[in-house]
Amino acid sequence: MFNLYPVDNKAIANILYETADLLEIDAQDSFRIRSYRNAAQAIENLTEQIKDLIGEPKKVLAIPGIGKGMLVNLQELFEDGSLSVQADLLKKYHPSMLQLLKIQGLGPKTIALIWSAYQVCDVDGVEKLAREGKIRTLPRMGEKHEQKLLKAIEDYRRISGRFLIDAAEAEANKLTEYLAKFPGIDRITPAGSLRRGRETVGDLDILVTGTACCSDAERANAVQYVAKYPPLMDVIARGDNKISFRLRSDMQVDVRLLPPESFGAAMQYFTGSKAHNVALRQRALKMGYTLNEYSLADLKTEKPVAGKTEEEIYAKLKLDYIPPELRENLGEIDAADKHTLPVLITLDDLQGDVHMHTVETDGKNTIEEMAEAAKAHGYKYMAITDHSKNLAFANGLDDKRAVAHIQRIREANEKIDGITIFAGIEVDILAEGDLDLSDGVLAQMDVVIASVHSVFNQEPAKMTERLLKAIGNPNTSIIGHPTGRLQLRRDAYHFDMDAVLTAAAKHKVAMELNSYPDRLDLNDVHLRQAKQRGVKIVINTDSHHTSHLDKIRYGVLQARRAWLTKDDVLNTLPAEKFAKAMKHEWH
Ligand code: DGT
Ligand code: CA
Ligand code: CA
Ligand code: ZN
Repeated sequence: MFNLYPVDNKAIANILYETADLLEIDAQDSFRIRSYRNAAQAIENLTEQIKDLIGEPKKVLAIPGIGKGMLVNLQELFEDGSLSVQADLLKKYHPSMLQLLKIQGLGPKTIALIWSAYQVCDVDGVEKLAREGKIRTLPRMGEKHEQKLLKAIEDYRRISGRFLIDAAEAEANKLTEYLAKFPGIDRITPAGSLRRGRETVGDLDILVTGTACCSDAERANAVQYVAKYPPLMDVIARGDNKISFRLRSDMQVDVRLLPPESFGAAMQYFTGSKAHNVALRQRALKMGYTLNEYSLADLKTEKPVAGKTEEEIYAKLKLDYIPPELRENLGEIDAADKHTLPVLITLDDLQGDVHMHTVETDGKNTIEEMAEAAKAHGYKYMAITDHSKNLAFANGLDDKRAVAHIQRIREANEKIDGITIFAGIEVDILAEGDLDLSDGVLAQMDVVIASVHSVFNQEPAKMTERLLKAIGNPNTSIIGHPTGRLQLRRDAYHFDMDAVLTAAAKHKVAMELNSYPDRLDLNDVHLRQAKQRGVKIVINTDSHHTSHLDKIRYGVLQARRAWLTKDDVLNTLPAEKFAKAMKHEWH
């Protein structure tokens, strides 16, 4: 069994949801449509990964909502990476149908109407129909629907074209696995914004080298192989050493095949950023070199002096090696010249993760399960921080339940060796800036994360007051996901960041760097600002499942992009010192 794509439950559920929608557009039997939706929902809610179960049909059939027919579909998905039911429908209509389905408020019924009237099923085409007033003439449609549709298309355009870092990374990993199977491809590396750890990624830039990339003929062969990648939807451009294509997830990919002697130069060039490259090229010129994607060469003789590795290129330019995360032309070249680049924080520096939820509120695992997972992660400490009562849909804790929960956390801490479990809370900051639990209960906590989860649309001055009040509460240790933004979905609420950071520094309240890919909050820019103000950072995952603990690396990437060192981040401290820091004792 291939077991290659698609990897996780969410990806599989998406394919099943899409297929259900396509069947509905195709006016098929409602029972059949429902069976796909039910299976999608069941898989989405599984705590195990379906890919780990697929080898045991009995276990798959035991999942409510999955019958024999669906099992066959799933087996096909894991073997071929696609579903023939879906592929046939996409052939009958057009793959662009999947893009249409992503537009808010445009469901299968409307799409079917549009198709039967105009045989149009792509975003541009539908937009044109709406502008020409041709949607309002359809049954049950009017001018209002048309305006709403145009607005939804505009929103779709704004957020489509960029992807969360975890989605980009997952696509890069799948493609890498596929490419590695080709004989003579020895190295495969993502470059571009993904390698720099940017919070979202536009397209993937994948660089490939090895003996299969030496001659034109060999490269042409390899390009052919790349073009057969199963999740590939359509090829956009194709050259001797490059192929650009779109994946079924709508992500665009550039794959470049390079001879080994210029791999380092290509890595440097295609990692970017563009601004960093421009500045680096100017330095090269001043030193009598030219720098391009093939090599660093002598300006006069055109003889290459470096190109195999990035390290030798930076060394020849008399620079310390610049980590990809810093390559944004924000002073890194100057610092590399003066040997003053910071020693960036690494994943290994972190001693604990202190924001996670359990089944007591909206998490999926128990205290004990989270603790075992954190221990396996190599942490020395952790904190359980469930929600408070204002978050009713998450079954948040009131004073009484919070006290009982502290007790349970203390008991688990006694029982489990090898890790310190701090008792904490993620307490809501209410609209007026008060915290959602009484001071007496909060004072019993080791870690108090105060977060805004409601009433986001206050005036900036009011929101600033609200945050300042929370920071001023002596029980507050950390402000959770301080700006509240959800990437590609919801903007940050508005407030005076400078005033908030100044107050945080004064009260020795830390700011969270929430590593959840949708959040990454504070972001790199704000983290730099925080560091300048002397505010300490805590990097957390906000895990709702044991598998989420791994997301910490996205946070570390943002911290590195912000030039943070170990000293800037409190959860690099040993447990006792960290506990004191949560009570405002640090130097
Ligand atoms: P993205 O894809 O929008 O998230 O951002 P990047 O940084 O991955 O940008 P992309 O994919 O357009 O290009 C990849 C890298 O290639 C970029 O970071 C630097 C390099 N590059 C692209 N175009 C140019 C250019 O015109 N001049 C220079 N110096 N470098 C370029
Ligand atoms: Ca890119
Ligand atoms: Ca690109
Ligand atoms: Zn939260």
